[in-house]
Amino acid sequence: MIPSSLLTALRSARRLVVFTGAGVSAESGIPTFRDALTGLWQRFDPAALATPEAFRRDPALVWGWYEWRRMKVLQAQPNPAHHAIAELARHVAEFTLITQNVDDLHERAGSDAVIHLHGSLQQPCCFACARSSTTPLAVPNEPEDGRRVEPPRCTHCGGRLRPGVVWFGESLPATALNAAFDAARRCDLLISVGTSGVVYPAAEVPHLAWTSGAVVVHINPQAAARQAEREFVLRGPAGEELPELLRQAFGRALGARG
Ligand code: BV8
Ligand code: ZN
Repeated sequence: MIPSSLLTALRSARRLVVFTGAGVSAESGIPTFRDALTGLWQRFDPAALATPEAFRRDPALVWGWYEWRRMKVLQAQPNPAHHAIAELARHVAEFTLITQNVDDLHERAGSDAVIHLHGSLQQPCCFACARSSTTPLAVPNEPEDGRRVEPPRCTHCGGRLRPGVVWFGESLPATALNAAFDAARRCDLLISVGTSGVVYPAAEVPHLAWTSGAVVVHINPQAAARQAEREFVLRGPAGEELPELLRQAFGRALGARG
């Protein structure tokens, strides 16, 4: 049962932030970071692959992993959590969506102006000259052994293309990070969906909202340790918890019109 104090806070919120991690895309079939990677990738540690060093050492292995992930995103559909987040934006004066994810499922569910703290799978750039690649990426077929694919070359300098994501040890895009921190400081309520909260500085966002006086809600099947005042935990999958929160707060079944 969702506490009535949370429903009241959501109904009266003027500035709402939603902050998402890999868990929001889990019900779309996209593996999270901390789930054991499926299939051929089981024997790799994502944190070891998501680094410039790994790309330098074996560009085809890292590019192959990202092509496998890009293909999974192409085959996936937004789930009810993504749609509920897009619908939530229609109920508040000021709405900001911040994601740690590199998929485009929020955009495909109708959210716009999404702040991507860790970049995007859809925008590769050159590892040598950093120019964004304008050549559209082909639809990846299942790389034969699912592991190694030679990255395409930059049309400007001939260097290898890399995924347009922020790797461990790389700085986050300053504009995105500042916009996220600013929204967190100013909001009345922040909903954190599907994140383990272990990766910094992104993991600062919910804490910044709480210390600035906002109500903070965590949506996750795993229990969140904290339970301070002004903090709520809705324990369950985002695809169920978010539509239910929307229904109880605004009396609208997902996608209801009028
Ligand atoms: C940086 C893109 C400056 C690539 C990713 C302190 C301050 C600053 C930096 C650090 C610091 N301490 C350590 C660091 C270094 C590092 C870091 O944080 N390491 C961690 C591991 C300790 N940070 C960095 O390197 C960052 N850079 O700080 O620059 C700098 C510069 C030079 C030297 C030093 C510092 C860059 C970090 C960005 C890395 N890139 N992604 C890619 O996608 O491949 S991070 C990657 O993991 C994801 O993007 C995501 O953001 C992150 C965390 O994953 P989550 O989204 O939380 O997913 P996870 O699997 O962990 O959890 C899923 C959750 O969902 C679970 O809780 C699960 O229960 C839940 N769930 C499951 N199913 C559902 C569900 N929830 C709801 N519904 C469901 N159905
Ligand atoms: Zn280049």
